[in-house]
Order: sequence, then structure tokens, then C-alpha cells
Amino acid sequence: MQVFGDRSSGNCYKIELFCSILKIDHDWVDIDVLAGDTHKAVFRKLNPNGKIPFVTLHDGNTLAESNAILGFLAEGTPWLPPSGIKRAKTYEWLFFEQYSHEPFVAVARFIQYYQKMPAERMAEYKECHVHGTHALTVMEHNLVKHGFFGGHDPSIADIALFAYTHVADQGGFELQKYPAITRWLDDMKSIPGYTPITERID
Ligand SMILES: N[C@@H](CCC(=O)N[C@@H](CS)C(=O)NCC(=O)O)C(=O)O
Repeated sequence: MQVFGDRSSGNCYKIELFCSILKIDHDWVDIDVLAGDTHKAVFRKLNPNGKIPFVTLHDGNTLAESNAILGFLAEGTPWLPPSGIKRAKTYEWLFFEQYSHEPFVAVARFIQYYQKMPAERMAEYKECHVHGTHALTVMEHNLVKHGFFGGHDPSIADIALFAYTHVADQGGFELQKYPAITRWLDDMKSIPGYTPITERID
């Protein structure tokens, strides 16, 4: 498997982390978003949507969308419950991550950590904080009651939510306000095979 990605991007880190935990062999192809690599014709030919992460498989198939890639890699493992309400709950949190969390927590981080707070994005940054704080509060309520988003055991929903939550401070969110999230982040970091996200070098 070839993974096209930026190791400091949370969406791409989901795949790096999960491959590390499951010991999945792969080749990593670095894509630099700020340098415009995702807009280049050679990449658009592979993924017309122009987004990373993106994977090519041995059989010629390709797959985009970080959470779909996690689902594919998790098939047949305890990280994706086989059927019924447990699998549905995993999907619930995966969709929550993409609709209610990532668009705000990741975008605030991109504005602060990648772009260094350009004036023209400050209104959007503030808006991201309103919705991102709501998402973190929803997560906190769940984690007060449950060890992981998968219940007793971690699932790919935990991988997806961990990716941008553990670096939310790089987007200006104060994680110490969320004790249950802080406990869960520590638990995630103690999973065998855990590997840290790569810091950006500007
Ligand atoms: N929903 C997608 C989002 C992917 C995404 O937005 N990737 C960003 C990097 S984190 C990207 O490729 N940006 C480049 C661009 O939009 O040109 C996923 O979860 O994979």
C-alpha cells in the first residue's frame, strides 16, 4: 500500500498511527499541502478531489477519505465492531468527527499552526472556536461515562477523534479544561504501537 500524505496533518496521521498500531506495511509518499502538491496535475490524476490522505492498494484500487481508509484497514479486527449497534456507534462518532469536530478543530489548527494567523482568516478562526468548543464538550460528556468512543475498548472512532484532539492546543483550544478528554488522550498514547504526530518544520 502507498499512502500519500503530510505527516503533520491530523487526517493523514490517523492512517500513520493506525498502521503503526496494527503493524501494516506501507510506503509513505510525502505531499506538501502548503507547496500546492494537492493541486498538481499528477496528484489530481490519482485523486480528482485533490485531498490527502489518499492510498493506492496492491490490487490497483484506490481510497480517499481518512475515515473510510481506517474502516478498510480495520475490517476483521477488534477496531471495527462486526455488526449491530456497536458498529453503528462507531460510525456515529466517525461522522461526528467529520461534520462537527474536524471542520472546526482542524481548521483552527491549520490557521494557527500552518498559516500563522493571517488577518483575513481571524473571523473564521473565532467561529471555529465556537463550534470546536462545542465538539470538545460533547466528547467530554461521553468520556465521563465511557472509557473510549467504542465503549470499553478503543475503535477506529477513537483513532479518528484522537488525531486532531490531541493537538487541539495548536489551534488555540485549552485541553486542560477537559479532564475526561485528558485522561482518554493519555490512554490512547499508551496503546502498544502508538507513534507521535510529526511536528511541522517551517
Ligand atoms: N474529509 C477528508 C478531508 C481531507 C482534507 O481536507 N485533507 C487536507 C489536508 S488535512 C487536504 O488535502 N488539503 C489540501 C487541499 O484542500 O488542497 C478526510 O478525512 O480525508
